[in-house]
Amino acid sequence: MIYKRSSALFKEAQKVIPGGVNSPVRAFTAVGGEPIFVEKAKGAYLYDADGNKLIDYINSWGPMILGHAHEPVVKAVVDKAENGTSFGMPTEIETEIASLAVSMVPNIDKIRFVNSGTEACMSAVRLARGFTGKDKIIKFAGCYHGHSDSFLIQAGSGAVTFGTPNSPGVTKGTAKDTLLANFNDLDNVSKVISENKGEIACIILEPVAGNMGCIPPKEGFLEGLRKLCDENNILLIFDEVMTGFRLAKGGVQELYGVNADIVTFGKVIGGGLPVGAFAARAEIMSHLAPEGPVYQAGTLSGNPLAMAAGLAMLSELNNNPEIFTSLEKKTAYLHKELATVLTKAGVTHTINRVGSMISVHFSETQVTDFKTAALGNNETFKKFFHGLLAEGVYIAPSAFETWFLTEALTYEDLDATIEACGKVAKTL
Ligand code: KE4
Repeated sequence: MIYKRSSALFKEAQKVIPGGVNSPVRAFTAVGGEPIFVEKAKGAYLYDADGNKLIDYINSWGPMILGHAHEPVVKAVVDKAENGTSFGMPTEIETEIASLAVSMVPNIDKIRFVNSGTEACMSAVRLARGFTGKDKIIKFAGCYHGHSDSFLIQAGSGAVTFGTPNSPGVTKGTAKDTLLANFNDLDNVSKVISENKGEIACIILEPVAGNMGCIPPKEGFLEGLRKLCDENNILLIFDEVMTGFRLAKGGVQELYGVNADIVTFGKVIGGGLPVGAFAARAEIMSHLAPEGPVYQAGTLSGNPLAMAAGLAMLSELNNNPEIFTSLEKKTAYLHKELATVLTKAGVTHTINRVGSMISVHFSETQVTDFKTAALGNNETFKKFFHGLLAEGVYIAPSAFETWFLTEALTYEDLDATIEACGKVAKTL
């Protein structure tokens, strides 16, 4: 693969954008080398600035569940743009997508749209604090809820890759209200709660973790959190920015049958445009301004362009639930065949998967939390990443991320990926 133009573009970008990127994980720092600049994308394929065609397993970190430049989404955006892109006034389409989202996701009556997953999670925590009158929050080591101060404590994703899980700039005053627990460890959560009796507003988690690789909740973990929250008047926040509208129509609440008090969304809900959202039963959402006292706002929140993309995306998923089963089958096929070729090549590895979220860890230890995720051999991961890239397969440029499959992938694409993996496995 040639990356000459990407390299030149990167040099230019670095002159005017910190690190040459607008989000750190794109900089390839975790895997070495220089970032690939994308020219365009269609379906399951990226076309980079040097004309290389790549099979895309990141899909903009989740949103492109139906493939890049998906016709109905593009058409919806173009049609909407011709009539204005943002008014700062309410529009009918916001009610349409809100009603659809509420009909798809269990246990929510109302939803507020914002512009990113970070904004959704940040606002959800403020709402939980306003609703309960309590200050402290519990998050889990390795989970990532965006870059709001309260979350940059032992955060996953790019934060852990850059060794700044506790970012400079986050004050001690803020950090003291964020308590850390271990994912999949109910005893530990119970201990943290008992040490902070009556002070905890909410527990926020990725119910299927995706920012330390893909880590499913252990049997009973989500149910146990639900019980602890009910017993201690704590709100349970499911951060479904990754899993929402991806793992099932109703997300993890539907998949595992456990109800959260507040759910946050991003990625798929915006169809690739900047949209985040948070939702809950009316009793909680009625605390949000202008109905209630908890303030939250945004100039471009619910703008018609982003709503048009999100509505087109959610409508297609809602009307064609077989997409979720097809995606599950494709990812299960990839999972099985990847394991086969890596085992055949004698590569020590473990693969985690939930639905169309999958991650490969070069470790003999099963990955169930941040500690075990960190045991993976990062040198091997780097070789795996670059080897696949050279074969035209683009996976997450970090071991602390998840792959997100798109329905646009064909079984020929999957077989090409597996063949590439077999070739690379021999070099590991
Ligand atoms: P954004 O602010 O990036 O839209 O969403 C933050 C967020 C919140 N919650 C979860 C579970 C998330 O995964 C994210 C963002 N995910 C990362 C990928 N690990 C986005 C990629 C990036 O940071 O560039």
